[in-house]
Amino acid sequence: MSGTPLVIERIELRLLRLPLVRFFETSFGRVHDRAFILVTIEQDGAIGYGECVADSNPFYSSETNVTAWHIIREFVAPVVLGRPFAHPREIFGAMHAIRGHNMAKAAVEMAAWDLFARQQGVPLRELLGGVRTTIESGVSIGIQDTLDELVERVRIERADGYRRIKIKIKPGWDVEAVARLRNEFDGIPLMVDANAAYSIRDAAHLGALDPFDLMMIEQPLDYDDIGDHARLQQRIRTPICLDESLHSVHLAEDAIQRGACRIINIKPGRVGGHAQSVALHDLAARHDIPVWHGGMLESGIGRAHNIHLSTLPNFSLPGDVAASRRYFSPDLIDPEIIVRPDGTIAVPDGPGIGVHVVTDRVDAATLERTELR
Ligand code: OSB
Ligand code: MG
Repeated sequence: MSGTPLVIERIELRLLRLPLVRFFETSFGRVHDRAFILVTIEQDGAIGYGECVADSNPFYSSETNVTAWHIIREFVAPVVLGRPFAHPREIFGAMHAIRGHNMAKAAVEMAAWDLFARQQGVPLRELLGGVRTTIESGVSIGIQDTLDELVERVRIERADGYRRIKIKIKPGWDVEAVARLRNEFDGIPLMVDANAAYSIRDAAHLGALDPFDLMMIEQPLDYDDIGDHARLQQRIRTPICLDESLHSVHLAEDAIQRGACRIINIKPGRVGGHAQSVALHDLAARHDIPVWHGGMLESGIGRAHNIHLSTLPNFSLPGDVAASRRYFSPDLIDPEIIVRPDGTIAVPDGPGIGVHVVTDRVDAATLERTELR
């Protein structure tokens, strides 16, 4: 391709807050809005966008918006600013001295992929090695106040076309919820996500989910506990999928070797960006482990990145990459991401992530802004 190196000349950070269309409850608690950092990078007037998936609290991961802001400003920016990269895949390695903080790193790295793809005039999916122009969408349904409301939500999402239903579970909202859904919606692709709400002592209880033919149980045990996941997988039939636990390709290799997961959820923010996500995808493919794309309640910008990444061949299960209108109204992008009646999403086909960011909406949602050069 073109021999012009990628040089990040300017980084803008904005802390944004958007109200959620509907509350979202997991085993961590209930949220009504989403605050996140939007990263905009620039080279010669061309721009690239990245969305940091860190949250206001350190419940899903140890990172928060405040730590990500600090790490990008004090450590990531000095490493990447003004330095020529032949390809955005070199950026993660360049940040190697900074341990952890994958969400902070990913936001900048992903912005660089967007910028580079725009400079080449190609959709991001092409640069990532994607093989599809549409992706299959599933949906993640939070914990509701009652089982009747849960049934109603599933009915609504099914009517909108979603191809797979995931529900959040926690102790007290698990076997009964699944039994009720199986009773109402026999045979639908159904899975559960515990966000680490159980321990190995709950193995027999989790085994009670086996008769319901779930596609998988996502992250039942603690985020740093590969060993107990391996032991649990020996005791239950439902395939285990890891999310929180897999912060790196190395850890994923270890988890696969030890039989701690049969399916992997990929979130670029969790592993440090697109290059690491592609590496994780390739590792899983070599081991015949299917992957699917997770979600972090992203705005349309992060969502567009996720859609492009989901076009790689081993993303063989529907992801948590749903329509904008489930989350934000309006979204930061126009047109918004839509899910078609057949449960698929068309991959935006302009250069880069291929979506138009509405700057007035970004301005209106901005709480804080800084520029790094
Ligand atoms: O565990 O997959 C998760 C949202 C925030 C943090 C963690 C998770 C989730 C979701 C929602 O499940 C996925 C989405 O619809 O964006
Ligand atoms: Mg999860």
